[in-house]
Amino acid sequence: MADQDVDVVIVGAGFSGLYLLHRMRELGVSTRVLEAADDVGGTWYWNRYPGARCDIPTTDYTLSFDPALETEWTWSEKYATQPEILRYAQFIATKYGLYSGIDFVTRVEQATWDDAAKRWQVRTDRGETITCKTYVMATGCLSVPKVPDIEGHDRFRGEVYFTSRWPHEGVDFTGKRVAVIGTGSSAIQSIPLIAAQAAQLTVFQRTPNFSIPAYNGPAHEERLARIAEDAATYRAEAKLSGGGVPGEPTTLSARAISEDERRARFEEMWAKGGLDMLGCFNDVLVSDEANEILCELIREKIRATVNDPETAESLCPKDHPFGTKRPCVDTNYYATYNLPHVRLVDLRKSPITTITETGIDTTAESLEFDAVVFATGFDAMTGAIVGVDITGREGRTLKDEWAHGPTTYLGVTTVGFPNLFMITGPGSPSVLSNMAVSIEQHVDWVTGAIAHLRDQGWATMEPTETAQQQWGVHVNDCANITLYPVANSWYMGANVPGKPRMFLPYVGGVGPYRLICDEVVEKGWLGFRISGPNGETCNDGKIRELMPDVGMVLQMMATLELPPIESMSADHAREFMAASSAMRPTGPAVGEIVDGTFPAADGSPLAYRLYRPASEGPHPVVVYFHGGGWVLGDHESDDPFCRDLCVRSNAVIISCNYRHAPEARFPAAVHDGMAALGWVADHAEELGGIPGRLAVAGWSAGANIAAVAAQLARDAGGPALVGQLLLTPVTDLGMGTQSYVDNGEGYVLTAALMRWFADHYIDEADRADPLASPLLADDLSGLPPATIITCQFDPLRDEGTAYARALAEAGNEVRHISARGHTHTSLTMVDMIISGAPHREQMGEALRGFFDAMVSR
Ligand code: N01
Repeated sequence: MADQDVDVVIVGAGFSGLYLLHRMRELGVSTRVLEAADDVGGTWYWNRYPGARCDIPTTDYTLSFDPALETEWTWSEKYATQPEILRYAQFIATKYGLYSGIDFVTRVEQATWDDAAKRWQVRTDRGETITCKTYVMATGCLSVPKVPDIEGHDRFRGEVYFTSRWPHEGVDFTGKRVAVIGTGSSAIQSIPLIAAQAAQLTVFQRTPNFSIPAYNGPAHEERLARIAEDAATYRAEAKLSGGGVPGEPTTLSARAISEDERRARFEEMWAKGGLDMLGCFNDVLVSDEANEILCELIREKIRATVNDPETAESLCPKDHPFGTKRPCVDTNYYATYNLPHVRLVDLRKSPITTITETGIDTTAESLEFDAVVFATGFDAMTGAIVGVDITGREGRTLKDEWAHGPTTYLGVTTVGFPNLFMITGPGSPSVLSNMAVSIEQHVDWVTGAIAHLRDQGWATMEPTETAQQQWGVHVNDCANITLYPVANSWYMGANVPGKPRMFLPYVGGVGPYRLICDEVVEKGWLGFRISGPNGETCNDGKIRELMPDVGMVLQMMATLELPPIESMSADHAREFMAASSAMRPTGPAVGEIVDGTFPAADGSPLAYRLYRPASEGPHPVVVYFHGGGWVLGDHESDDPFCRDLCVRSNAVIISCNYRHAPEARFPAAVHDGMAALGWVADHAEELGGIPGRLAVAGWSAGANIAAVAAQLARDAGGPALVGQLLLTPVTDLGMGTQSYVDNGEGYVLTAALMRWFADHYIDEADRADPLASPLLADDLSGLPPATIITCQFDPLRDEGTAYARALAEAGNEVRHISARGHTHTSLTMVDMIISGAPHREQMGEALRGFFDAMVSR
């Protein structure tokens, strides 16, 4: 029997719980907030260690739901201290009368879904049971301290402190010998202040961290002025930004600019201080090379600050890219090691063997202390959620469901747990963002969901497996185009022994994430099963199936409002394509590039461009045909892709031109394709190739020419080909497949553009000719081994798939690679679409495989 029944129970009275309570009251639903502490503030209640501060400028670490807050509260510093932020939480709670809705010193122990009653039963450590329709975990991302995984951690008999559970009355270290274990944000903020008091301070460091100076001081004047002038616009900008703080991302690539320019940019950012360093260059978080450039510039600063070279070297992070573990923001951290009573123990050189009653033993020495401070971090993002014994539908426990890592839809809900919401849960931007902005967004969204259920008379809401599964895929796709997954960070769950290793937050950005959440609502709560006494509704589906970088490029192109190619003349379209190509990244360096000519089928000269690997030749040879719908492009137009293919395959790539339509219509191009094959085969040796080791490749219309040429070569008895690599080939000009319907618009190659290409190239009556539609050839047997790549969002997807199937059925060796989340053009966008790189590696591997197989035959 419940002690109380309410509409909503919220666990936690940090900023999330406070703002949610406010919104619930506005909605007029009965709500109780249950909080373990004896006051509001959440993380800012518990983390009272010396030096605890915000490291997002506090002007931005601010709730924005009420314009009155902009004037009624003023921050005293750029990065406010913990006491000031706690006062801010108390100010919010007081201003909106929230204290009366919170039960303090009340810990939730258990929450169980009662499917018959359609209610949660929530049990507290006070022995009370509350039933509610909606149960919200507003428990924060970094609220459960990790139990130190150090032998003897509970043996020390002197003073023991955890940064995350600091005594309210403070600690006086005067005259004491103090040990600090850990060098994360909490340690790096507290070490200079502990050093200022202690007689001796020894820091035990397992992994050095990057720290950027805070240059704390008065709040940023320019930001204050912008907020004073137009707070609404400023806050709106934050909501659509990448990290929840307004600002234009840089366009400077560390790899593309000169050494002097890099240094100048770095010095400018160092002088600014703080986490803006993450945006020093636009490729810091996606390119090893760019990241290492920045790492070395930061290491130079560490070496220049710390007097003792050995200590300086120990403090230089070398085991993870900058930003992949949360960078720290400090005041005098590195300089503290120059004080005579401060010492760094590098645990990589001499690990801790045990903590004793009186101190700490390492493999090198025994040290005695009066106090030990554990700054050893948190069971982040999931610890607080699975810390409550939560049981959903059919007796499923959240702990079991998440045994292999958390699964959520949007980081806010999870399958099997109706009406359970998580504020800034795993799979949402959360810890990679300004938490104030992310908290408000989640609270507003959850409020919308609760209002929807109430207003429409629904009882429950729960995500579908399909939606949740795809969200997990998308979260991983986003992480995988960055360097984040390479680090052993708490973002990956790697700091807690036994915790499943997966990237926990959503790295796609605060703005894009907000738009996704809004779109889910606009699409009728896409991916949610909503039910009530009168039935059920479910618009099941997936959100964001495009690879994130592909989506970004498409979005960028959409904002340019470019005219459709099919609205242009062929000449105009060619100029337009050439101008676009001039702006793309150049692709990797190859050993050598040689331009030349060969005779077309009609004897006229056609250009080729040869890409030679840097390794010693001779090499196998690939004749390559460019894309462009038989109308656009030339031997140079796929330059970055050809370079990439050359490097990955270690083969000579010869991009051979062919005559284009409408000037030379079908079948000129395919005859030129055959002419190119014959000429290269005859001249292999002088081109630096190995005679007889010849493959053909192409993209789109070029892949159509390659496929046809392979058939013609078979019929002509030569040249012998060891393989064919067909990237998104045209194989059937019937243009009637389902993929034309699914992907006919919006993915660069549209159905209308394909029709424009076809109309320029070939008469309707000829389109079923196997020289135009190789899929329709009567005999598909006896062809060279094929690797065919199709893309999910390509009108040509189905005909590529059909060709792979038909070749296999005809007894040929075929590998079909289906590129999830990609478009017709995205795999060729070298150094622009990072998610295409693994597929390009597969293409390189396929070419190598053709040649290796030939050698072993
Ligand atoms: O925790 P951490 P934190 N033996 O996990 C070490 C936020 N925050 O409390 O890296 C020896 O970063 C561990 O070493 P290693 C912020 O998001 C914000 O400092 O695992 N050492 C590491 O050095 C931050 O990222 C602010 O090898 C051991 C340290 O302990 C997050 O909270 C301020 C060990 C733990 O660092 C967590 O920061 C503070 C062992 N067995 C925190 N186990 C703001 O400014 C762990 N360590 C807003």
